Amino acid sequence: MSDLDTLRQSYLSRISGAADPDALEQVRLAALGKKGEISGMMKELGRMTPEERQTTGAALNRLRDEIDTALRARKQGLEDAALDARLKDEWLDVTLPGRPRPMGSIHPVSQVTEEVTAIFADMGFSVAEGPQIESDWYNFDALNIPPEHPARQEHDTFFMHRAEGDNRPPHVLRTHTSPVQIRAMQDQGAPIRVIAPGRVYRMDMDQTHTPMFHQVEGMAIDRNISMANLKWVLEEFCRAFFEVDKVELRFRASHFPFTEPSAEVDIRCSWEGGKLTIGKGDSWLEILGSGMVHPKVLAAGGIDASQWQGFAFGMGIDRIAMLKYGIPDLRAFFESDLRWLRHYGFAAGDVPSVSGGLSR
Ligand code: 2NL
Repeated sequence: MSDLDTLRQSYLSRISGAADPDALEQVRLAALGKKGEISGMMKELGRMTPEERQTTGAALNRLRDEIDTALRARKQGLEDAALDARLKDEWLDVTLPGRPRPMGSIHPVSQVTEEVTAIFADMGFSVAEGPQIESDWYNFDALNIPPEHPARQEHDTFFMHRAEGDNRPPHVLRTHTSPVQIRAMQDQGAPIRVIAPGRVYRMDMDQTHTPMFHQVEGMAIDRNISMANLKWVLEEFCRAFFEVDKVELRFRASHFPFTEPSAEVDIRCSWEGGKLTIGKGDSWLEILGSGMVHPKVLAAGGIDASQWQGFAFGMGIDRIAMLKYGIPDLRAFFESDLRWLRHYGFAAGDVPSVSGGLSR
């Protein structure tokens, strides 16, 4: 029996010395596997006398059970230790602040375009769009702007190149969105109510001008449209856009080639404390140009001026965006001055607005 005792001691110490599940499995196979040492000894029982078999068999069974129990206990011990190690290693501090994720936001010009579009949509105006590169006919002739008009000259308009030997007049970058309205008249006829928001281009660059800016023009043509309708529509627009109960508009006689009569429109405001307030005060701020569509322009749009008439207006989107949101100057649009963006709720760039969440 001291043989079995030695065997027992040997396996128990190999089991407690097994450093990982693989080593432990090797010990199990060596002892209890099909070709294991204990299994081998059990096969020998057949050749023993019944008395020998009874004592040796019982002792081998006990040894096998003891080793099996020790194997299981060690396995559990190794698994517990592995889990403890992982728990110690892989801890997660759920109280850490999230990683800030930079988030973009809508540009004020886009937002204001959407606001303007929604207000005019409520009054039955649909949106028209058209090319930014226009023929000189759509940009000028159709709008009753004669060839000698200063707006056509090199210093105001961007002209496209023609191929060598092509002597047709060059195309231009549209200087207003009026050509979109000419096309809308041609496509839809009268009656018509449209606005045309979009990019326009003029060779101008100083404190208050940029070569590309945004404009929204609008027009309503029907049998009996008058300046009174123009005034009401613009008042409604200003009340809704500037979010005030009362606005007061002032119409000043003016001149545009494409309208007759023409009026520039100012809105009552105050600059009290250096802050612009719309709707009250002693100052006036010019916000748009307007008038009754010139008969020649109606004709260019394919509309019979003896049957139809209407108003048109145009305003700068960048400008009214600056007025509504108190944007101090044009550089804010171009030189990444995010201060006013944040201030007026157009949070952008480095402002964390969504937590980054936990690492995976
Ligand atoms: C301004 C002035 C204006 C229009 C634009 C227009 C368009 C057609 C026919 C007649 Cl198709 N008029 N547009 C009329 C008056 C003024 O814009 O100061 N814009 C920033």
